[in-house]
Amino acid sequence: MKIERVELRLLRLPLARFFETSFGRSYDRTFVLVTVHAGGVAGWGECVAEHAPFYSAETTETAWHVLEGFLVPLLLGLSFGDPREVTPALARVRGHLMAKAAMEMAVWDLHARQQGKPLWAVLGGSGRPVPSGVSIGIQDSLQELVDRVAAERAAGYQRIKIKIKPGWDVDAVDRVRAAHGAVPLMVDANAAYTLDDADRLRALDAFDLMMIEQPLDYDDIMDHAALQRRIRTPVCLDESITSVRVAAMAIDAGACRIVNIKPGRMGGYREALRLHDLCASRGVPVWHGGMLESGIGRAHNLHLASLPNFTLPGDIAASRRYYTPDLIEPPVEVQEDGTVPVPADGPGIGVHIVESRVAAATLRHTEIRSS
Ligand code: NPG
Repeated sequence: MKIERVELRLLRLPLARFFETSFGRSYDRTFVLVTVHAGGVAGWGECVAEHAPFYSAETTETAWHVLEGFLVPLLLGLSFGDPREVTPALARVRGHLMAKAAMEMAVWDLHARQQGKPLWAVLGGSGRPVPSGVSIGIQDSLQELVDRVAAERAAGYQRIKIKIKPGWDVDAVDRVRAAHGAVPLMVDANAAYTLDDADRLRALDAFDLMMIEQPLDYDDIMDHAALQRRIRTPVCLDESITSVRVAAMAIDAGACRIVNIKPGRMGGYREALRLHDLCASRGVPVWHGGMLESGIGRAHNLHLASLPNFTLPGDIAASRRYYTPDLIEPPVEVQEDGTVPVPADGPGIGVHIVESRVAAATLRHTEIRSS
């Protein structure tokens, strides 16, 4: 395959409702869309980098800069037979895993479309419906939190994740447990604590949580191992897991018992598939994370999440929680049993992209052709 041209778009979409993590509150999402073209077929990828460098060092503007100046020119010069060849060809560029992932995942979509197959089939998934959980941000009051949990349970989601930070943790979990009994519940700290907070985090052991996600710093494997020795609740790592090598180290060190997989965080599908297989071989369950993606990125996530070791409900919820309307039709919906079907409207990611909505949300557009 030889890619003939690549389009980059910078989009901004208002969120249906604000989303607050330990990093702060967002009212909209700005992101880069990558479209790769070959032989009259287009593949789409969505970059998970955000406007601000809080979740990771990358931003929309660093992604744009690195894609336009370095990654796209490397891809346009390449002839390859399999999308797995893309990542090694980009290895000269250090880091910038979110920018790399957006382009690599677009190539996988293109490859699947060229084969006339759904993306899950070329990734080795099953296309089965994906068990879905929901991620509830920090609210203005504990009562609002309890009410939002009620609304999301009524929608069918199989587990509830609530965001925590110092000052919004033990009380929040206590209130949710008191109001909602044994609902499958987990918390996500987005790296808001240090090992000095171990006693406070150990207090969460009383609530029978499925896991605590990324309690400590994004690059601190050893402190997570020390914490896991002191608490009963399983630690799940997200921000820390940027490669299979780091994941193997974290598992060996006892820093996590569960792994959150986001291909957008680790350079794309090639590395995400290897991570899936590593975790399966070590008996470590995984689930698919989310980054407030539009329907394009959300569809990608659903295809990957149909692989067999994604045994825990992921953060892949219905479009209406994020964007109304979404960039795709029909939108992603959760079913009564709390699963989300893998989109199957055609090959590749299997969704209809509403180009007029993409155009309306586009702040900047460029096209780069092979010379
Ligand atoms: O449902 O897409 C979703 C959001 C899930 O909580 C979620 N994502 O830490 O994983 C995270 C968090 C996040 C969202 C982080 C956006 C950074 C940006």
